[in-house]
Amino acid sequence: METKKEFFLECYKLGIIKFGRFTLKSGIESPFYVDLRPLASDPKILKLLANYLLDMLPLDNFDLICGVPYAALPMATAMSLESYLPLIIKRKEAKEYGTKKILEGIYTPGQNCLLVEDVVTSGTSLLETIPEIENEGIIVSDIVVVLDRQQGGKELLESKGFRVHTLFTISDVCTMLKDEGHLTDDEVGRINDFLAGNVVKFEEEKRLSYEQKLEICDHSVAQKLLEIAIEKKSNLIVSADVTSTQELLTLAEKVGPHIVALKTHMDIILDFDSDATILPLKDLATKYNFLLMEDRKFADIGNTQELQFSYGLYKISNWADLVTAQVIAGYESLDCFRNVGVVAILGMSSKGTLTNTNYREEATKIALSHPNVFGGVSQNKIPNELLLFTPGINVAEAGDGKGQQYNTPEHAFNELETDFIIVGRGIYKSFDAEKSALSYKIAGWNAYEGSL
Ligand code: S5P
Repeated sequence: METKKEFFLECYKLGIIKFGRFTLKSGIESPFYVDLRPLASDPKILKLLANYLLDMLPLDNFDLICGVPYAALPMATAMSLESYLPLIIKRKEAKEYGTKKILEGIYTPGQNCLLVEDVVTSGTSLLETIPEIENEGIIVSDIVVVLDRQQGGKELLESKGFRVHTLFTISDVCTMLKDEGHLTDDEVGRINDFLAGNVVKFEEEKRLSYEQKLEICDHSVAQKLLEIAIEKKSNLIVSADVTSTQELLTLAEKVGPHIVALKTHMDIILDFDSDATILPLKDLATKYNFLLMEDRKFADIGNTQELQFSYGLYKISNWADLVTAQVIAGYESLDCFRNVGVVAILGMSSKGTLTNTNYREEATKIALSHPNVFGGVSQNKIPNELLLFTPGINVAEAGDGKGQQYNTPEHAFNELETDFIIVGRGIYKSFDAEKSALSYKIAGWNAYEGSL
C-alpha cells in the first residue's frame, strides 16, 4: 500500500466508521460512528497501522509502550513487536486481590512511556487514565492516536502539556471518503455541523407512497391493489364477515365503489354455492374494480394446504385474487399458492397473541423470501418490500369483548405506515354500511396522505 490515503481506504473497508444517525452514550445524536476494533482482526492492516503510528515520532525518547484498554491494546502490542519497545498493560480496574496492581509488565519508576489510544473525543478518559500510570512513577509525555474526532480532546490534552500525535482526523477521513464517492455533500454538511457543536438536523425518513411502492413491489397482485388504491383514492378493505350469500352480495354492492378489496371468510356463509355466491360476487368485483381476498389463514403442511386451496366446497383457487396464510409450517408450505398473491400473517391484533417480536421476525424472513408472498398482516411496521395490511380498525370501539383490540386509521398510518386498513364490524354492523365505508375510506386516505 503506497499512500496513507490508500491505507485508510483499506481500513475503511473493515467497517470502522459508519455514517447515518447514531445516538451516543450522552444522548446526543451523531452523524457518524467510529469503532476501530475491527482493525485488529486484519493482521496485515494492524502491522501497517503499527508502523504508521511509530513513524509519527522519534522513538528514542521512550522506554515503554502502553495501550489504553481495550481497543488500543492490540495496536500497542503490534507497535511493540515492530519497534522492540517493551509493552506494559494498564488494567481497567486495579486487581482486587493480591498485588492490587494497575500496571502489568516489567517497568521501573522514571521510565518514559508512549501511550496509544484508538480514538480521542473529548480527552476526558485519557485524562483519567494518565494519572493512574503516573502514580506508578512512569512518565507520560506523548500520546499517539489513530483517529481524532475533533471534539476538543487533542486541545485539552495539549493544554495540560501532553504532545498528541494523530494519524487521522475526522476531517481527513471525510475528505478522503468524499473524494472516493462514499459520502455525499449532505452527509459532509451534517458532520461539519456536528463538529461545530450544532444540533444536527437529520432528514426524517418518509414512508413510501403507493406510486413508489408500485416501483418496488413486483408481484402482479400487489401491483393491481396499488393501482386500484391510486385510482380510487382508497386504502380500505372491507371484511365481509356475514353469514349468507344475500348479505354478502348486498354488502359488496354497497361498499364496492369505495374499496380496494373485499375480504371474505367464505366458510361462514351458510348457503354457499359456487354459482349463486361466487359468480355474482365476481361480477360486482369487476363492476366496482375491487379484488377478492379470502382470509383463509392457511396453517397446515403444503400438501394439505394445496387441497384446501383447490378442492372441497369453496375451491378458493378458482376465484380468490389473494389469500391470507400463516407461515407457521415454513417456507415450502407456501409453494402451493401459485395463481394468487399471498398475504402472510405476521402479527395478530388479538389480546395475548403468540406473535411476539421473535415470531414476527422469523415470519417476516419467510414472507420476504417467498415469491408468492407480497404482503403481511401485522400490528407492527414491516419492511417496505411487503405491503402491510392492518385489521383491528374501528373508530368507535376499543375492543369487542372477545379479545379483538382496535386502533384508528391514523394510528395505522402514522405509527405503522400501513398500506391497507381492514374494517369489518365498523362497517357491516353499522346502520348505513355505504356511508360508513365512505367515511372509513376518507379517513384512511387522509391518514395516508398525512403520513407522507
Ligand atoms: O390479526 C388479525 C388478522 C385478521 S386477518 N386480526 C383480525 O381481526 N383479522 C381479521 O380482520 C378477522 O378475522 C376479521 O375478519 C377482521 C376484523 O374484523 P372486525 O370486525 O374486528 O373489524
